Amino acid sequence: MRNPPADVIVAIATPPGRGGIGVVRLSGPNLSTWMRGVLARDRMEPRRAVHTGFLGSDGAVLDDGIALYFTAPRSYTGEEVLELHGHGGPAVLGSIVQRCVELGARLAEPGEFTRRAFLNDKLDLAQAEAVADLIDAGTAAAAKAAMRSLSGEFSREVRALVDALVQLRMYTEATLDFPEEDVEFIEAVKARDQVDALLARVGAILQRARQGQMLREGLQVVLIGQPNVGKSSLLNRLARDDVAIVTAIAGTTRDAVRQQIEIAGIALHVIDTAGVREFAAADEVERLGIARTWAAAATADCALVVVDDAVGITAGDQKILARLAADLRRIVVHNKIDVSAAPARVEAREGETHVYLSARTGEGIAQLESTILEVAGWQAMVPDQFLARERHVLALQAAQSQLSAAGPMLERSPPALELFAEELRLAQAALSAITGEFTSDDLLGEIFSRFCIGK
Ligand SMILES: Nc1nc2c(ncn2[C@@H]2O[C@H](COP(=O)(O)OP(=O)(O)OP(=O)(O)O)[C@@H](O)[C@H]2O)c(=O)[nH]1
Ligand SMILES: [Mg+2]
Repeated sequence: MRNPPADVIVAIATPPGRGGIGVVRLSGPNLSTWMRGVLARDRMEPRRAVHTGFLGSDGAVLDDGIALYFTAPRSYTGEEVLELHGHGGPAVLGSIVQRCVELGARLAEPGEFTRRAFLNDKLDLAQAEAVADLIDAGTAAAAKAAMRSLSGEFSREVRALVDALVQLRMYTEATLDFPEEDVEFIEAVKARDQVDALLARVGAILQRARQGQMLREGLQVVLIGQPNVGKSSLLNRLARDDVAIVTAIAGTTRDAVRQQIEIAGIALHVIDTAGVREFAAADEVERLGIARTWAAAATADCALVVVDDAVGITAGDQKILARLAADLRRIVVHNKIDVSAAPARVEAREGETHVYLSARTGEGIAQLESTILEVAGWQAMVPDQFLARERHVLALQAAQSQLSAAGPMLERSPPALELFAEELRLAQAALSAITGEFTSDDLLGEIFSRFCIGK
């Protein structure tokens, strides 16, 4: 274990602004100096809330509230922790922090409390990330999944995989160390079957991690199409609100309009864009708008290509479809079925999904919503869904490809045991990075700097 830093940090742990209660938190060794200097009482019992005054430098009472003291290692950070629950005003809390700084504490950096918890083995890295994700969760489903990661469910599954890998590595290393035994060892443990079983497990976790990432980050959905097909009307319908201006004039939307909506607990960041038409027909503002349309399409997870069903798919629509990146998931939305008198429906044609609806009447919108999630790769929420980050998905993918490469090494004649062992080692390293067993300081800095101060 790395040695934790030995200074005392302080921060306001509650959000800035006014509130009924505001909490100042201190963590570090020997907090008795601070207890004596800040509290209007002599003794504090661990884990016992006491009502007391909080003192300023001149001994005057700044505020009064509840103080809570935790001894090391039975605290959030694993160090001594003192929590001062005062009145939630910026001036009051600021004065208490100021007093703590006078007594030698240092203002905490973002995420520093949680970083210390990690360094003191109170949390592993995936759990520490889950703390930030729980705070940032935008939907109840995301919060629930973050809590599951925080409680260590995701980490436990990753650790179980690492343990199985370590076992297999031990057999492999033993075989390498005693070549006279030939490959009996490794055959006896059915190494090939074990690798396949591990691959299946990694695949299953990867699938859930991808879902977890989607739950955490939401999906970028871009509305794209020719002018007047009803993109802004569709955005308003999806948002159940009048977010974008709708008129019968072609070229109404100039700038990209962003709106976050939620479908089945998944956050969708929907971008309505300027209708695409020949640059020659557009003025300067519209030209800039159209450029933004393509920029939005370049970063989206899914494109809704809107066409006017009363007109059908035109050459202009075809051009837009052809210009979208080949790997961009897309749904062709046939709007205005109230005019074309077509039934609302979902159809799969030539590898493309078509949804028929009316932004005006709302018919077919529910089908579009579920189709968006489906096309984006979302599967129904599993009961043990945890939250995950891109970092975790990439690590699982790396482990998957190393394990896939490992299997065939055993099939060579003679089996390439050294290479087999090396692939297993790399797979283990990738998985261990998820829980932070071998993680560089750079990565830790990067992860914790995105926390809020006081967490
Ligand atoms: N009948 C009918 N009219 C619709 C429907 N959806 C949109 N419209 C009408 O079509 C016209 C254009 O709608 P918008 O939502 O502004 O179209 P847009 O694609 O955003 O257009 P630009 O911003 O100019 O690119 C408006 O007059 C809408 O009322 C629909 O489902 N049915
Ligand atoms: Mg518009």
